[in-house]
Amino acid sequence: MNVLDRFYKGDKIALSKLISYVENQSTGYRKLLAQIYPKAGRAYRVGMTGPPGAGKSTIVDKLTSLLTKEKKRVGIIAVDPTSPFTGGALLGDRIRMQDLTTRDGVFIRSMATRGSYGGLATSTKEVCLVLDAFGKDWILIETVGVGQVELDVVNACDTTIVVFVPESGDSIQAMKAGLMEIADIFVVNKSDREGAKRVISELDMILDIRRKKGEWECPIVSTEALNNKGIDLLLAKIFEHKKFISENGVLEQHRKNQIKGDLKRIIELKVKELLDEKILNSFDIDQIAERVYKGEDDPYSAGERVLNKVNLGK
Ligand SMILES: Nc1nc2c(ncn2[C@@H]2O[C@H](COP(=O)(O)OP(=O)(O)OP(=O)(O)O)[C@@H](O)[C@H]2O)c(=O)[nH]1
Ligand SMILES: [Mg+2]
Repeated sequence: MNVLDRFYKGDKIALSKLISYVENQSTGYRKLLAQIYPKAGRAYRVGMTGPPGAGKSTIVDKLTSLLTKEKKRVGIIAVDPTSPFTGGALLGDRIRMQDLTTRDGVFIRSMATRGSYGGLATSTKEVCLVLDAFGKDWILIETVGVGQVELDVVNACDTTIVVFVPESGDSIQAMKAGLMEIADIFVVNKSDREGAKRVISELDMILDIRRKKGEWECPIVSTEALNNKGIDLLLAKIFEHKKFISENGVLEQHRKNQIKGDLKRIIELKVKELLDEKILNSFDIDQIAERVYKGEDDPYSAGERVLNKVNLGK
Protein backbone atom coordinates (compact mmCIF):
# COMPACT_ATOMS: atom_id res chain seq x y z
CA MET A 1 0.00 0.00 0.00
CA ASN A 2 1.39 3.41 -0.82
CA VAL A 3 1.51 6.36 1.56
CA LEU A 4 -1.56 8.03 0.14
CA ASP A 5 -3.69 4.89 0.58
CA ARG A 6 -2.51 4.57 4.15
CA PHE A 7 -3.24 8.27 4.69
CA TYR A 8 -6.82 7.79 3.48
CA LYS A 9 -7.15 4.81 5.83
CA GLY A 10 -6.26 7.02 8.78
CA ASP A 11 -2.65 5.97 9.34
CA LYS A 12 -0.89 8.55 11.54
CA ILE A 13 2.58 7.70 10.23
CA ALA A 14 1.39 8.33 6.68
CA LEU A 15 -0.08 11.63 7.88
CA SER A 16 3.27 12.62 9.40
CA LYS A 17 5.05 11.73 6.19
CA LEU A 18 2.71 13.77 4.03
CA ILE A 19 3.00 16.75 6.36
CA SER A 20 6.81 16.64 6.16
CA TYR A 21 6.58 16.32 2.42
CA VAL A 22 4.40 19.43 2.19
CA GLU A 23 6.37 21.33 4.80
CA ASN A 24 9.63 20.72 2.97
CA GLN A 25 8.00 21.55 -0.35
CA SER A 26 9.42 18.35 -1.80
CA THR A 27 9.13 17.80 -5.53
CA GLY A 28 5.55 17.20 -6.53
CA TYR A 29 4.04 18.42 -3.28
CA ARG A 30 1.57 20.63 -5.09
CA LYS A 31 0.28 17.66 -7.06
CA LEU A 32 -0.21 15.85 -3.80
CA LEU A 33 -2.13 18.80 -2.34
CA ALA A 34 -4.31 18.86 -5.45
CA GLN A 35 -5.05 15.16 -4.99
CA ILE A 36 -6.17 15.43 -1.39
CA TYR A 37 -7.89 18.81 -1.79
CA PRO A 38 -11.39 17.40 -2.48
CA LYS A 39 -11.30 15.63 0.90
CA ALA A 40 -10.65 18.88 2.77
CA GLY A 41 -12.94 21.75 3.69
CA ARG A 42 -14.64 20.33 6.75
CA ALA A 43 -12.26 21.27 9.54
CA TYR A 44 -12.85 24.34 11.67
CA ARG A 45 -9.67 26.29 12.38
CA VAL A 46 -9.01 28.13 15.59
CA GLY A 47 -5.91 30.30 15.86
CA MET A 48 -4.39 31.37 19.13
CA THR A 49 -1.72 33.97 19.62
CA GLY A 50 -0.34 36.01 22.49
CA PRO A 51 2.89 36.79 24.30
CA PRO A 52 5.38 34.03 25.13
CA GLY A 53 4.43 32.04 28.20
CA ALA A 54 0.84 33.36 28.36
CA GLY A 55 -0.46 29.81 28.66
CA LYS A 56 -1.49 29.17 25.07
CA SER A 57 -0.36 25.54 25.04
CA THR A 58 -2.09 24.89 28.34
CA ILE A 59 -5.31 26.37 26.95
CA VAL A 60 -4.98 24.33 23.74
CA ASP A 61 -4.50 21.20 25.82
CA LYS A 62 -7.59 21.81 27.94
CA LEU A 63 -9.70 22.77 24.92
CA THR A 64 -8.57 19.57 23.22
CA SER A 65 -9.74 17.56 26.25
CA LEU A 66 -13.20 19.06 25.97
CA LEU A 67 -13.37 18.53 22.21
CA THR A 68 -12.26 14.91 22.38
CA LYS A 69 -14.94 14.28 24.99
CA GLU A 70 -17.38 15.27 22.28
CA LYS A 71 -15.72 12.72 19.98
CA LYS A 72 -14.14 15.42 17.83
CA ARG A 73 -10.92 14.67 16.06
CA VAL A 74 -8.39 17.39 16.76
CA GLY A 75 -5.23 18.46 14.96
CA ILE A 76 -2.85 20.81 16.73
CA ILE A 77 -0.16 22.90 15.07
CA ALA A 78 2.36 24.85 17.13
CA VAL A 79 3.97 27.50 14.99
CA ASP A 80 7.17 28.91 16.37
CA PRO A 81 9.03 31.32 14.11
CA THR A 82 11.59 32.19 16.80
CA SER A 83 14.77 30.22 16.78
CA PRO A 84 15.26 27.78 19.65
CA PHE A 85 18.33 29.81 20.62
CA THR A 86 16.65 33.16 21.08
CA GLY A 87 13.68 31.47 22.74
CA GLY A 88 15.94 29.45 25.00
CA ALA A 89 15.29 31.42 28.14
CA LEU A 90 11.63 30.57 28.00
CA LEU A 91 11.94 26.92 27.19
CA GLY A 92 12.27 25.75 30.79
CA ASP A 93 8.84 26.99 31.73
CA ARG A 94 7.18 26.00 28.58
CA ILE A 95 4.64 23.27 28.09
CA ARG A 96 6.01 21.26 25.20
CA MET A 97 3.39 20.43 22.65
CA GLN A 98 4.72 16.93 22.31
CA ASP A 99 4.06 16.23 25.99
CA LEU A 100 0.52 17.42 25.85
CA THR A 101 -1.55 14.55 24.73
CA THR A 102 -1.67 11.11 23.29
CA ARG A 103 -5.40 10.96 23.25
CA ASP A 104 -7.23 9.15 20.50
CA GLY A 105 -7.87 11.20 17.40
CA VAL A 106 -5.40 13.91 18.40
CA PHE A 107 -2.41 14.77 16.27
CA ILE A 108 0.22 17.36 17.21
CA ARG A 109 2.78 18.99 15.00
CA SER A 110 5.33 21.72 15.64
CA MET A 111 6.52 23.93 12.82
CA ALA A 112 9.42 26.33 12.81
CA THR A 113 10.97 26.11 9.37
CA ARG A 114 9.76 28.36 6.66
CA GLY A 115 9.27 26.97 3.21
CA SER A 116 11.30 28.35 0.37
CA TYR A 117 8.28 30.13 -0.98
CA GLY A 118 5.40 31.81 0.76
CA GLY A 119 6.89 31.62 4.25
CA LEU A 120 5.67 30.06 7.41
CA ALA A 121 2.09 31.27 7.10
CA THR A 122 1.73 29.49 3.76
CA SER A 123 3.33 26.28 5.02
CA THR A 124 0.99 26.33 8.00
CA LYS A 125 -2.03 26.68 5.74
CA GLU A 126 -0.86 23.75 3.65
CA VAL A 127 -0.29 21.59 6.70
CA CYS A 128 -3.83 22.53 7.79
CA LEU A 129 -5.08 21.32 4.46
CA VAL A 130 -3.41 17.94 5.00
CA LEU A 131 -4.90 17.61 8.50
CA ASP A 132 -8.28 18.63 7.15
CA ALA A 133 -8.16 16.05 4.37
CA PHE A 134 -7.11 13.46 6.95
CA GLY A 135 -10.46 13.99 8.65
CA LYS A 136 -9.76 16.32 11.55
CA ASP A 137 -12.87 18.17 12.71
CA TRP A 138 -10.95 20.88 14.53
CA ILE A 139 -7.52 22.34 13.95
CA LEU A 140 -6.05 24.40 16.76
CA ILE A 141 -3.08 26.56 15.85
CA GLU A 142 -0.85 28.10 18.46
CA THR A 143 1.68 30.75 17.54
CA VAL A 144 4.29 32.23 19.82
CA GLY A 145 4.46 35.98 19.90
CA VAL A 146 2.53 38.68 18.12
CA GLY A 147 4.60 39.63 15.06
CA GLN A 148 3.58 39.80 11.41
CA VAL A 149 4.02 36.06 10.80
CA GLU A 150 1.75 35.27 13.70
CA LEU A 151 -0.85 37.73 12.46
CA ASP A 152 -0.75 36.09 9.02
CA VAL A 153 -1.11 32.63 10.52
CA VAL A 154 -4.06 33.38 12.75
CA ASN A 155 -5.73 35.55 10.15
CA ALA A 156 -6.20 32.46 8.00
CA CYS A 157 -8.19 30.82 10.82
CA ASP A 158 -11.95 30.90 11.28
CA THR A 159 -11.88 31.99 14.90
CA THR A 160 -8.95 33.92 16.30
CA ILE A 161 -8.14 34.08 19.98
CA VAL A 162 -5.70 36.56 21.50
CA VAL A 163 -4.39 35.61 24.93
CA PHE A 164 -3.21 38.05 27.57
CA VAL A 165 -2.05 37.67 31.13
CA PRO A 166 -2.47 40.11 34.05
CA GLU A 167 1.05 41.37 33.42
CA SER A 168 0.02 42.50 29.92
CA GLY A 169 -1.71 45.57 31.37
CA ASP A 170 0.94 48.06 30.39
CA SER A 171 1.32 46.79 26.87
CA ILE A 172 -2.36 46.69 25.98
CA GLN A 173 -2.53 50.41 25.33
CA ALA A 174 0.48 50.19 23.06
CA MET A 175 -0.68 47.00 21.40
CA LYS A 176 -0.46 46.71 17.67
CA ALA A 177 -3.70 47.85 16.14
CA GLY A 178 -3.68 44.78 13.89
CA LEU A 179 -3.93 42.50 16.85
CA MET A 180 -7.03 44.23 18.19
CA GLU A 181 -8.70 43.88 14.84
CA ILE A 182 -8.05 40.21 14.23
CA ALA A 183 -9.27 39.02 17.63
CA ASP A 184 -12.67 37.35 17.76
CA ILE A 185 -12.22 36.36 21.39
CA PHE A 186 -9.88 37.75 24.03
CA VAL A 187 -8.64 35.56 26.83
CA VAL A 188 -7.10 36.85 30.01
CA ASN A 189 -5.32 33.78 31.33
CA LYS A 190 -3.61 33.31 34.70
CA SER A 191 -6.56 35.04 36.32
CA ASP A 192 -5.37 33.56 39.59
CA ARG A 193 -2.78 36.33 39.55
CA GLU A 194 -3.15 39.89 40.62
CA GLY A 195 -4.12 42.46 38.03
CA ALA A 196 -6.46 40.27 35.97
CA LYS A 197 -9.52 42.40 36.69
CA ARG A 198 -7.68 45.57 35.67
CA VAL A 199 -6.58 44.07 32.35
CA ILE A 200 -10.12 42.88 31.65
CA SER A 201 -11.61 46.32 32.29
CA GLU A 202 -8.93 48.02 30.18
CA LEU A 203 -9.65 45.65 27.33
CA ASP A 204 -13.35 46.17 27.79
CA MET A 205 -12.95 49.92 27.47
CA ILE A 206 -10.99 49.61 24.24
CA LEU A 207 -13.51 47.14 22.84
CA ASP A 208 -16.43 49.34 23.80
CA ILE A 209 -15.31 51.99 21.34
CA ARG A 210 -15.07 49.37 18.64
CA ARG A 211 -18.39 47.60 19.19
CA LYS A 212 -20.96 48.03 16.47
CA LYS A 213 -24.56 46.90 16.34
CA GLY A 214 -25.12 43.72 14.39
CA GLU A 215 -21.46 42.77 14.41
CA TRP A 216 -19.80 40.09 16.48
CA GLU A 217 -19.22 41.38 20.00
CA CYS A 218 -15.74 40.26 20.83
CA PRO A 219 -15.99 38.71 24.32
CA ILE A 220 -13.31 38.69 26.99
CA VAL A 221 -12.97 35.36 28.74
CA SER A 222 -11.15 35.07 32.03
CA THR A 223 -9.34 31.74 32.45
CA GLU A 224 -7.03 29.83 34.73
CA ALA A 225 -5.89 27.24 32.25
CA LEU A 226 -3.60 25.55 34.74
CA ASN A 227 -6.58 24.87 37.01
CA ASN A 228 -8.91 24.18 34.11
CA LYS A 229 -11.12 27.15 34.99
CA GLY A 230 -13.00 29.10 32.34
CA ILE A 231 -12.06 26.76 29.51
CA ASP A 232 -15.64 25.49 29.14
CA LEU A 233 -16.81 29.08 28.79
CA LEU A 234 -14.08 29.73 26.22
CA LEU A 235 -15.21 26.73 24.17
CA ALA A 236 -18.81 27.93 24.43
CA LYS A 237 -17.71 31.33 23.03
CA ILE A 238 -15.84 29.62 20.19
CA PHE A 239 -19.00 27.70 19.30
CA GLU A 240 -21.02 30.91 19.52
CA HIS A 241 -18.63 32.68 17.16
CA LYS A 242 -18.67 29.71 14.78
CA LYS A 243 -22.46 29.80 14.71
CA PHE A 244 -22.52 33.58 14.26
CA ILE A 245 -20.17 33.65 11.27
CA SER A 246 -21.74 30.54 9.72
CA GLU A 247 -25.19 32.08 9.78
CA ASN A 248 -24.40 35.60 8.60
CA GLY A 249 -22.21 34.60 5.66
CA VAL A 250 -18.93 35.87 7.12
CA LEU A 251 -17.39 32.39 7.22
CA GLU A 252 -18.31 31.78 3.59
CA GLN A 253 -16.83 35.13 2.54
CA HIS A 254 -13.72 34.52 4.61
CA ARG A 255 -13.17 31.12 2.99
CA LYS A 256 -13.67 32.60 -0.48
CA ASN A 257 -11.15 35.34 0.26
CA GLN A 258 -8.70 32.70 1.40
CA ILE A 259 -9.20 30.80 -1.85
CA LYS A 260 -8.61 33.98 -3.85
CA GLY A 261 -5.38 34.60 -1.95
CA ASP A 262 -4.29 30.99 -2.48
CA LEU A 263 -5.02 31.16 -6.19
CA LYS A 264 -3.00 34.34 -6.57
CA ARG A 265 -0.10 32.86 -4.65
CA ILE A 266 -0.16 29.62 -6.65
CA ILE A 267 -0.19 31.51 -9.95
CA GLU A 268 2.54 33.89 -8.82
CA LEU A 269 4.71 30.96 -7.84
CA LYS A 270 4.16 29.19 -11.14
CA VAL A 271 4.88 32.36 -13.14
CA LYS A 272 8.02 32.97 -11.13
CA GLU A 273 9.23 29.43 -11.71
CA LEU A 274 8.50 29.60 -15.41
CA LEU A 275 10.18 32.96 -15.67
CA ASP A 276 13.30 31.76 -13.90
CA GLU A 277 13.43 28.70 -16.06
CA LYS A 278 12.84 30.56 -19.34
CA ILE A 279 15.20 33.42 -18.64
CA LEU A 280 17.92 31.15 -17.39
CA ASN A 281 17.54 28.84 -20.36
CA SER A 282 16.87 31.21 -23.21
CA PHE A 283 18.59 34.48 -22.40
CA ASP A 284 22.14 35.35 -21.74
CA ILE A 285 21.46 37.54 -18.75
CA ASP A 286 25.19 38.15 -18.23
CA GLN A 287 25.50 39.53 -21.73
CA ILE A 288 22.53 41.86 -21.23
CA ALA A 289 24.05 43.08 -17.96
CA GLU A 290 27.35 43.67 -19.73
CA ARG A 291 25.68 45.79 -22.38
CA VAL A 292 23.76 47.79 -19.77
CA TYR A 293 26.99 48.30 -17.87
CA LYS A 294 28.70 49.63 -20.94
CA GLY A 295 25.89 52.07 -21.54
CA GLU A 296 24.71 50.33 -24.73
CA ASP A 297 21.34 49.45 -23.26
CA ASP A 298 19.17 50.26 -20.27
CA PRO A 299 17.64 47.66 -17.93
CA TYR A 300 14.08 48.89 -18.43
CA SER A 301 14.02 48.45 -22.20
CA ALA A 302 16.05 45.24 -21.97
CA GLY A 303 13.63 43.84 -19.38
CA GLU A 304 10.70 44.73 -21.59
CA ARG A 305 12.28 43.00 -24.60
CA VAL A 306 12.99 39.86 -22.62
CA LEU A 307 9.43 39.74 -21.32
CA ASN A 308 8.03 40.14 -24.84
CA LYS A 309 10.04 37.17 -26.04
CA VAL A 310 9.18 34.88 -23.14
CA ASN A 311 6.11 32.82 -23.74
CA LEU A 312 4.90 31.89 -20.28
CA GLY A 313 2.10 29.75 -21.63
CA LYS A 314 4.51 27.13 -22.93
N1 LIG B 1 -0.46 30.76 37.46
C1 LIG B 1 -0.83 30.23 36.31
N2 LIG B 1 0.08 29.66 35.50
C2 LIG B 1 -0.35 29.15 34.32
C3 LIG B 1 -1.71 29.20 33.93
N3 LIG B 1 -1.81 28.64 32.70
C4 LIG B 1 -0.56 28.24 32.35
N4 LIG B 1 0.32 28.53 33.33
C5 LIG B 1 1.78 28.27 33.34
O1 LIG B 1 2.46 29.19 32.51
C6 LIG B 1 3.61 28.57 31.93
C7 LIG B 1 3.59 28.74 30.41
O2 LIG B 1 2.50 27.99 29.90
P1 LIG B 1 2.42 27.55 28.37
O3 LIG B 1 1.10 26.88 28.21
O4 LIG B 1 3.63 26.81 27.99
O5 LIG B 1 2.42 28.98 27.69
P2 LIG B 1 2.58 29.31 26.12
O6 LIG B 1 1.85 30.58 25.90
O7 LIG B 1 2.18 28.15 25.32
O8 LIG B 1 4.14 29.53 26.04
P3 LIG B 1 5.03 29.67 24.69
O9 LIG B 1 4.55 28.61 23.73
O10 LIG B 1 6.41 29.46 25.18
O11 LIG B 1 4.79 31.05 24.20
C8 LIG B 1 3.59 27.12 32.38
O12 LIG B 1 4.44 26.95 33.47
C9 LIG B 1 2.13 26.92 32.78
O13 LIG B 1 1.99 25.90 33.74
C10 LIG B 1 -2.65 29.80 34.82
O14 LIG B 1 -3.86 29.89 34.56
N5 LIG B 1 -2.16 30.30 35.99
MG1 LIG C 1 3.29 27.09 23.83
